[in-house]
Amino acid sequence: MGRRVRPLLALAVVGVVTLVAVPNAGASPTNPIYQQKSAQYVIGGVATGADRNRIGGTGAAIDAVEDGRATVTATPDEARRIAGLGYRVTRAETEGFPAADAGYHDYAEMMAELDKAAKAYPKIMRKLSLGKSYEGRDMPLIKISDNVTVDENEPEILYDAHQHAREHITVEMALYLVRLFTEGYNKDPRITSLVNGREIWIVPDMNPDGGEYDIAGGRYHNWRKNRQPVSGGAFRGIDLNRNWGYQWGCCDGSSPVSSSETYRGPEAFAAPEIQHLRDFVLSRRIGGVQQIRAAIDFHSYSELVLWPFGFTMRPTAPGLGADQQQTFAAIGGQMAKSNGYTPEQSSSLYITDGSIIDWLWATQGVWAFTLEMYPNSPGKGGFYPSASVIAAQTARNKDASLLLADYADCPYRAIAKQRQYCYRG
Ligand code: 3K0
Ligand code: CA
Ligand code: CA
Ligand code: ZN
Repeated sequence: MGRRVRPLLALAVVGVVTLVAVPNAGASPTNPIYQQKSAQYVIGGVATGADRNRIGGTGAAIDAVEDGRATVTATPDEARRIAGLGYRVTRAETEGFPAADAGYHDYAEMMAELDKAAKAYPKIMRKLSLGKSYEGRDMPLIKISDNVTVDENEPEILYDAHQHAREHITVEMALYLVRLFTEGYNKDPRITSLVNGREIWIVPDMNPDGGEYDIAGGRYHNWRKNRQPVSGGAFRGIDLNRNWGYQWGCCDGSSPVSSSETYRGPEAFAAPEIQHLRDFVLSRRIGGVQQIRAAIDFHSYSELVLWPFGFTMRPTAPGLGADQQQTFAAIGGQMAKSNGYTPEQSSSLYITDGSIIDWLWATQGVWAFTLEMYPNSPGKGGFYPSASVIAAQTARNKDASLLLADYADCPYRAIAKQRQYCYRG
């Protein structure tokens, strides 16, 4: 297993961001202040700890303090309150990705591209809303199919991206899939037949707050989690891919400590972002039958194809028998062959508990995979590869994405057991 990279969490740099208590009693997603869009502001005249406490006391998150100036992430109301305390408040100048990486889509650019596509392809694409993130950003939900306004009796597939804030290339992957299925329709026969015969759901941005925070001020913050205050406001962020409600917190695959990068949250489904995706997936259960048959959850980085379970090292477990395990491994192997990634069970990387793929499989029977995208080493940019690789590294997953959509009618075809499992009676 020498080729496996242990990326990800091990490389996380924490501690560069100054976090200050946010004593915002009663703050919740329904509190209007969180419906406002946060932005970065620069506060002048910040000399002492008392200054920082006063500013933090408004609910704003202090991102950095340098040379008597604090950079904060704040709602317009919070910014006004800081100004009301007598500080000089200006909007931070740099928005979006650092100039060198302008090829990546920030939240507003992603929304604009989705709106444009929905307008250009109204017959096969709809832009819906999954719900609002903790800070009130709309989380788009894309449906692509022929007769897109009708719920047809077709196998459904879900692609979601960006549970982890700094994994920006996954948003590009989702946008690539939107373009692939829309622009390829009636041009590429393979695409046409999938758009006709499947209902395709794409959630391009599971963590818009974390994503925007990660690029705030035109520099990277190495942020992973969402941005909701936890532990009474002392810290921010739940690891969305540890907050799902199957075997949540069972197995040392997440942390109970709120400052940790893998903080699992105070309870399963504490994060609004994953409540929304959970509720959507549950809404696709019709007449007791889950319509979504297969899913890919995009992450970076390490170039891996992963399948359940993450919570146990054992290849089989209750709800995951030998045939199911072999089907996962067979399809995962084919996906990996198409993109040159390494296929393995999720727990072979490390134990995770509360991950989306474990929940999707165990509670909904969805054939759920994690794809860890480019690169395979920190030397190639780690979480922040150059924008120049986006086109090649998203197109690299075309076949893997289509292959799973194709299998969605009966994944057991991969082990030639379709007659046993899919077409009886
Ligand atoms: O299914 C999985 O094993 C997920 C792996 C994922 C995670 O949530 O830990 N790796 S990442 O955080 O480095 N993208
Ligand atoms: Ca259809
Ligand atoms: Ca349907
Ligand atoms: Zn990730």
